[in-house]
This record gives sequence, C-alpha cells and structure tokens, in this order.
Amino acid sequence: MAKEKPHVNIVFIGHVDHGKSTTIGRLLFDTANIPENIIKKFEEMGEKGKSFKFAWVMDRLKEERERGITIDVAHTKFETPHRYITIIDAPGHRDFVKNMITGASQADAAVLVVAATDGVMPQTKEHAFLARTLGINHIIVAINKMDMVNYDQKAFEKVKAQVEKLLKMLGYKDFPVIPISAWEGDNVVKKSDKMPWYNGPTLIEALDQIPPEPPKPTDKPLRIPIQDVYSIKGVGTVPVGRVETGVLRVGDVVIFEPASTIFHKPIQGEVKSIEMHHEPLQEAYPGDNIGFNVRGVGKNDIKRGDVAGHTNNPPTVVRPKDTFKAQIIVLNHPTAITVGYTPPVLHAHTTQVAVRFEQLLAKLDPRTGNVVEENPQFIKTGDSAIVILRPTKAMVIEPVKEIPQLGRFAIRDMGQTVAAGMVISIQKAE
Ligand SMILES: Nc1nc2c(ncn2[C@@H]2O[C@H](COP(=O)(O)OP(=O)(O)OP(=O)(O)O)[C@@H](O)[C@H]2O)c(=O)[nH]1
Ligand SMILES: [Mg+2]
Repeated sequence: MAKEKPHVNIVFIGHVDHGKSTTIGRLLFDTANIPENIIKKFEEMGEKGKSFKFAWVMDRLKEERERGITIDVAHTKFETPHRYITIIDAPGHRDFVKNMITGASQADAAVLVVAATDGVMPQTKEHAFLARTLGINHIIVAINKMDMVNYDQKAFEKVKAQVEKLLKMLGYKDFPVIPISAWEGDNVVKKSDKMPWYNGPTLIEALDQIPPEPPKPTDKPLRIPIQDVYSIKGVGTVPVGRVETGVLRVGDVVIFEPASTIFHKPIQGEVKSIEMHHEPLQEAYPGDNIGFNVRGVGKNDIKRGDVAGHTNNPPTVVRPKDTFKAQIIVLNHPTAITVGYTPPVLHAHTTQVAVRFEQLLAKLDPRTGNVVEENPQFIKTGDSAIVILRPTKAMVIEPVKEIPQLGRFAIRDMGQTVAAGMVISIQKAE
C-alpha cells in the first residue's frame, strides 16, 4: 500500500439528496474502482436502482436503498496521484446528524456538496458549522446537479455566493468551488466541455491538492476513540477507530476508558495485532483508521465512545460527580438556555452523553472574547459563553489545549445542533 503518499480522511457532507453518495460513486466509477457491471446491476433493480445507481455504491443497507437516503456513515478507500484517501460518506437527512458527527470527527478535510437546484439549505449550514467545530480546517465545495440548471454560469455563481458567505462567516478561507454533475460525470474526474466558463480544478484534482496534514500529533499521549467493536473469527475482539494522537505499536499495553471506570476494573491488555484496510501494521499514526486486537479484552467490555490510551497516560474521564468548564457558542435554541437545562446530548469524538448546564459563568463578545456579562441569567442563539457542564454518565473528554482532537464538542437537542464548544478545564470531585 502507498505508505509514501500522505494519507487523508475526507468526509462528504451537505443537505439531504444533494448528491454526496452519487458523487462518491461517480468518483470511484470514473477511476475504474467500481466495475461497470455493478452499476448495470443496480440499474436493473427497478426505478430506485436506476436513480440511485451511483449512490448505491456507498448506500449498502437495505433501509438506505428502500428510502433512497444515506443513514449511517460508510467508508471507502481511494488513491489520487499524490494522496492516499479514505472517503467517508455522511448522511444529509436531519434525523441522522449524529452519524454525520461521527463521520466528521474522523476527517481531516470535507467536501461540501450543494445542489445547484436548491442552494444552501438547513443541513448545508448545520454540517458546515459542525465541520468547523470538529476541527476540519480544509474544505472543498462541489456545486452539484449542474446538468439540471443547463450548466448555467449564473445559476452556479448564485449558489457559489451563498456558500462563500456561509463558509467565510465560519472562518474558512481559500476553498475551491467546483461546478459538477455527479450524474453526468462533469468535472468529477473528467473535465467538462459543457462549462467552458469554468477553469478551476476538477473535484479529483482538488482532492489531490489537499494540503498534507500539519505535523502529526505523534508526541501527544495516545488516544483512539472507538467507533465500532467487532468479533472476528481467529482474531478475537477487534475495536475499530481512528488514531487521533500518539502512536500505537504492537506489544503496547492499552487501557479503555470510561469502560474501566464504569466496570470498576481496568479493561486493558497487550496489543497483539493492528491492521488498516485489511493489511497488518506494526505501528499506527494519527489519521490512521485501524482495527486492533487486545489480549484479554472481550466484545462486551468496550463499545463505541470508549477511548483507548496507554496505561501510563490514560484517557481523562469525567464522571457525574465531576464537572468541566467549556466555552460554547449557541447556534440554535428556540428560547434560552438557563442553569439546569438538561438533558441535551453532548457529542464529542465518537461518544454521546447527556449533560446538565450547572453554571453560566460569563457571556462573551463572540468577536473579541471579552466578558460582557458575569453570571448571566440565560444565554440564547448567537451568544458565546463560559459554562460549567456535568455529564450524566462517565465519559472521556480532554482540555482542548492539551488534546484538541478530543476537546471539541457539539450539543444537540430536539433534533438539532443547539451549541458547539470546547473544553477549557476539568474539575475532578476529589
Ligand atoms: N440530475 C442529477 N441528479 C443527481 C445528481 N447527483 C445526484 N443526483 C440524484 O439525486 C438523488 C440523491 O442523490 P444521493 O447521492 O443519494 O444524495 P445524498 O446527498 O447522498 O443524500 P443523503 O445521503 O440521503 O443525504 C439521486 O436520485 C441521484 O441520482 C446530478 O448531478 N444530477
Ligand atoms: Mg448519501
């Protein structure tokens, strides 16, 4: 496998039906990563199959195919001349934003797909906001379905302006905006001859130019948030996740938290094997999506949301008797947040835990960070604040200064993202 090429994880995000899965299917098809007979087979599977022949490359669940939407994240690998890429397809439907968060938490870069027919829609905004919150610094915009607007430059410019406004507000700079038709294959892999007015990169060229990641946080403590746990014949229990920080080597002793706290005994053992995309590795680095087997750790000992770390520097656990201080921005709340607001669900790395607002310490000016009010009675949409939160269950979270990858979170309630934030410090009860 091309270990010499930089490895990047790219999540495809955007509003439901704007063509994320179709774009990925088209990318794989036009690079001969998907044989023609598979697409043909989908076409012959009735009306849905015809319309979703490219999307079904990624949408493999029965319910996804029946409903014509993506529900859970799916991964695929892919190579460009200069990059080794893991593509993560996220669902756009508002009911599955929590799965989108899991996908985005594993990504270094995002492709924001916006249909030219629709423009910026609610989950275009929500996904872009979450991508920013989860620390995705590089973004590529694909304005899709250009075939449905007759490849018209004016239609493209209109949507481009909407997206630019949104992304600039979130602090993104210098992102390509590419007019594509995933369905017809324009500007995905092949340069389109229907849009002579466009002379920027194709989508695959833009993917190939994603800046190599900043120096890898290999000097930080090891943290691997677990995404899934499998039981594999002949191997045993295989937790799967992305190495966020540190280095994992075969032979290391690792511990899982908060599993160890919850079971009141160390859930730990020696790493027997590591693999990535079905190939064995001796060591894994930040950005690697791996499966690994740990001696003595069973399938029921651990689950999604646990974090693996070395026993000499284990993941930080916050229990219901502890609290943490955080800075948040309220994105969307119908009324106002007051002390006692509970139980909105906090999403961080791969975990989800209900939290209670214990104290509102200060309201800040979102532009300068200066305190504008001490101990406010309430905070509302648009406000930035310093708050104290208490989890209802033990969870792993880290101060953003120490491990940024595990210090950012989103808070969701009533089917929408209420706030996003970062952990300043943790207060242990004893
Ligand atoms: N005409 C046209 N149709 C497209 C294009 N891209 C996608 N579609 C159609 O739009 C519908 C939705 O496509 P998907 O790829 O499933 O959209 P998605 O963004 O993955 O949707 P979710 O994952 O459910 O959020 C399908 O019927 C596609 O065939 C395009 O470029 N042109
Ligand atoms: Mg999809």
